[in-house]
Amino acid sequence: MTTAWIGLGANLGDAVATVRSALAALDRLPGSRRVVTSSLYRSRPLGPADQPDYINAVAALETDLLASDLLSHLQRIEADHGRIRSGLRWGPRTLDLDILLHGDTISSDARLTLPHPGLCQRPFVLYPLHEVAPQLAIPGHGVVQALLAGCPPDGLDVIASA
Ligand code: A4P
Ligand code: MG
Repeated sequence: MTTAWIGLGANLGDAVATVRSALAALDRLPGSRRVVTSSLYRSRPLGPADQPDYINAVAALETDLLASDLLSHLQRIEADHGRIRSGLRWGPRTLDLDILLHGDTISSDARLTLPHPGLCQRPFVLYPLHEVAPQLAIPGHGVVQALLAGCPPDGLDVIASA
């Protein structure tokens, strides 16, 4: 069993409902159990500013799935929620599921980079992680609690429980 951390984001349609539906879909993954979930947060868009605010959350799974198989499942869940890849980098999306960490794996593979690039600079990832796992170590970067010092919250708000 490995602990995998998933970052959830949505900013089109009913983003709160989409994130909750995605959490329910994570519960149906084979060989996996959702063990921790943060609150839901509203965050300012990183990337093009002319898009709605995002709803973000993080969740931890205990899973038997290999990281590459988990990614395939996450991409299927994104597609099930109407995700269309526009090709616009950091553009709006109905649902984005990223693998933030898969155990202590470090990988620079383009299909699967671990830890997820940007994790340590993104308030909408670090603050939810800090809520549920302040002592979590990010391989190659240090502990979440310490990383927060270099990451202003940028207007991030808790809006609801998951
Ligand atoms: N990929 C590589 N590593 C990973 C990983 N650890 N987890 C590859 C998931 N995917 C990974 O992703 C592009 C490719 O990344 C995939 O084919 C996969 O093999 P994508 O989901 O198709 O495209 P994307 O998400 O638009 O690209 P990118 O660069 O991954 O964007 P991010 O980093 O996911 O950022 N602002 C706020 N406030 N909140 C957000 O959640 N999210 C984004 C997207 C931009 N701005 C945001 C937010
Ligand atoms: Mg992504």
